[in-house]
Amino acid sequence: MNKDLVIVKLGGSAITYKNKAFAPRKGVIETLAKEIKELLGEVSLVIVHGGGSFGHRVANQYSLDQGLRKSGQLIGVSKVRYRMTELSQMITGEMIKEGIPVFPLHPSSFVISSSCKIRLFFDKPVKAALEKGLVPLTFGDIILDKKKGISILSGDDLACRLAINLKALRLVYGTDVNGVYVNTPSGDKILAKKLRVSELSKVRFCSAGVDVTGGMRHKLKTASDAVKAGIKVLIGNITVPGVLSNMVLEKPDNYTVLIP
Ligand code: IP8
Repeated sequence: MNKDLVIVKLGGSAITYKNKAFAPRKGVIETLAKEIKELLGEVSLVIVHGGGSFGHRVANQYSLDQGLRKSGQLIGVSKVRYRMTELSQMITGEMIKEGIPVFPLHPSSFVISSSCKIRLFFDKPVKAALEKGLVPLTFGDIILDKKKGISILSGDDLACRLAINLKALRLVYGTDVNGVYVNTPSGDKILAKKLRVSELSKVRFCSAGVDVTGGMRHKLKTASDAVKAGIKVLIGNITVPGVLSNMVLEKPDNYTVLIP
């Protein structure tokens, strides 16, 4: 019997120190690799990771979120690709250490956008890798854009699109916060265990560091598309050991579930 498919996004704020240049949170990555190894006994996984202090810092330095406007930005495109590949290599290495048959795939080679919206999405390698028992690992990336020259593809958008195309059971967004906080009528801030996508206007957002793809606000907007497609979306703090596993298997813990 085929195992259920879960798409997991390892947020850049969880796997890197967002305010420190090119600094991976090695301990967190190691623990996540161990959890992922265990989880593969129960579910199939596609892993997507964010840019954190690798991709966002360089993209911001060269204003790449605005598209290609001057030739001086071209070297920045190469540097973003280099840094994202570097981060992905590091994560790949940790997964191999755990014996995970990881299969890295670079979105710059299988996604093209137009005005920052995904236009061409060649997901066949992801599907073929999964069928063979490999664990696709991909990430937010800089990609070619028909109108703007280049665009930044966020790992959130990529994970959502994969969840919809591959008909995943769940989409898990791992961050460095416990989930989505909302204000109560008395003004207190509480963790929403369940949040209707129709209630998103009440949400309080918190983010640290440079994020050219929009942080929590963007995540929730993107996640709504997956929820509308019938996919359960969970958001929680994967820097806390065990939370990733509990979200993937939908076991009780501190996290937010998005519902229609
Ligand atoms: O951290 C953006 O991915 P995200 C990746 O998932 C780059 O938004 C290249 C900045």
